[in-house]
Amino acid sequence: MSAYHPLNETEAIEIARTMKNVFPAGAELNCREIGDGNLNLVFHISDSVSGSSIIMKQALPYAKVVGESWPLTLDRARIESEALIQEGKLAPGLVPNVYSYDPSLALTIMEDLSDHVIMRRGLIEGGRYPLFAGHISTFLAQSLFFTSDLGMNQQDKKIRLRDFINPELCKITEDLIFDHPYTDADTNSFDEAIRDEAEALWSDGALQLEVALLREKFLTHAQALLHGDLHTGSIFITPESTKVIDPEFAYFGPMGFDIGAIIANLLTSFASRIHWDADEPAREAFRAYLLSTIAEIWTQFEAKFRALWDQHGVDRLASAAPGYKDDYLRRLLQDTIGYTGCKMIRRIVGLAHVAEIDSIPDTAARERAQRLTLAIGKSLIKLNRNAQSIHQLIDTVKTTTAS
Ligand code: SR1
Ligand code: MG
Repeated sequence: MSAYHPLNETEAIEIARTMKNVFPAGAELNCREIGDGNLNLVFHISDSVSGSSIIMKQALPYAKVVGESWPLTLDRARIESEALIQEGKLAPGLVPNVYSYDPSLALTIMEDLSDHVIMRRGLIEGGRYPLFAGHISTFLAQSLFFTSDLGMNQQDKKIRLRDFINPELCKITEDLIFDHPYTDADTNSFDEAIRDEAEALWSDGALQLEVALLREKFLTHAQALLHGDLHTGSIFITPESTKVIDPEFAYFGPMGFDIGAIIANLLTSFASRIHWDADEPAREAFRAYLLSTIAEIWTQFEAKFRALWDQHGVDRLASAAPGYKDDYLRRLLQDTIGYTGCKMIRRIVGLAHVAEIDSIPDTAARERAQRLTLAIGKSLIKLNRNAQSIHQLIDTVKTTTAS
C-alpha cells in the first residue's frame, strides 16, 4: 500500500502495469491527465500495442476548482466507487465497470469510455441522443426504487445509509445550490451585467421560502441513494449508449434531486440555444428535441417506477393504501420541478457554471441566455408545490421563453 499523494503520469503508468489482466507484458503504455472537472485527477492510460485502455480517477484532498484553501475528504473516492458498484448492479450497462479501488491512494480504476463523449459537450455540438430518455429513466427508476423503503428491506436500508454518510460533499450542495445564490456570498460568481438579477434573488421572499423548503428536504429526507450530482457533465454518451459517471456526491436524499439535476441541465442547454438566432428553425427544432426528451424522461421514469412498485414493492401499507402511490409520485414530480429550478439558478449566479452558457461568445446573447435560465429556474421553483403534471413544467418553460 502506498501512502496518499497525488499521482503523476509516470506513477499512474506504474500502477497500470500491475493490471496484468488488462495490460499484457510488453505493453507500451501512454498516460494523459484529462481531468476537467471541479475536484479530481483523471488519468487515461492506453496500450499502443493492444489498444486496451483504462481510466484512473484519484481524489485530491481539496476542491481543484478553488485550490488547497478548500480541503475536501478523500473518503468521497470510496463513496464514488461503492455507488458505482451499487448502480452497476441495479442498472447494468448504464455505468462504467469498476476494476479496483485503492483507499490508500483514493484511487478508482475503471472502464475507459473514450468512445463516448461527455453529454454536455455533445449537446453543445448539437448532438441528439434518441435512446437517452429510455436509458436515464431506467437508471433513475432502478437506482432510486431499489434503494428506497419501497424497494429494499427497510432495516437493511438504515444500515446501508451509514456507508453513504457524505457530510462534506452534501455541505457543498447545501451551500452552493441552496444558500449562496440567495445571498451576497463570496463564492458567488456572475457577470456584472446581470447584477440586477442576482440582487433580485437576494430579496425574493417567496422564492426563498420555496428554496428553504427544498433545502430542508435535501437535509432531512433520506428517501433513496442518490447519485447526487447528475448533470450532463456526469454522463458519457453516444447515440446508442449512456454511462453515468462520478457519483462522489452520493448520499441518501430526496429522489427528485437526481431527476431535477438531469432536467435542469437539459434546460441550460435549451437556454443556451439563444445565440442560434441566425438560424431560428434549427434553434427551435433543437429546443423542441430537448423539451420532448424532458417529457419522455419523466413519463418513462414514472411508468417504470410504478411497474417496479407493483412487482417488487416491499411496504405493505404503501402498496395497499388507496391513493398513496399517486400521491407519492405527485410529490416526487413536485420535488423534481423544484430541484430543477434550484439547479438552474446556481449555474448562473453560483460558483460552478456550465460551458454551454459561459462559452457563448457574444456578450449580449450570453446575457440573454443567463436571464432566460434564471427566469425559467425561478418560475419552476415557484411552480413546484402546485404542479400536477410534467406538462406544466414544459408549459412554464415555453411561456417564460416567450415572454
Ligand atoms: C466545489 S465543487 C462545485 C460543483 O462541482 C460539482 O460537480 C458539484 O456540482 C459541485 O456543486
Ligand atoms: Mg463530478
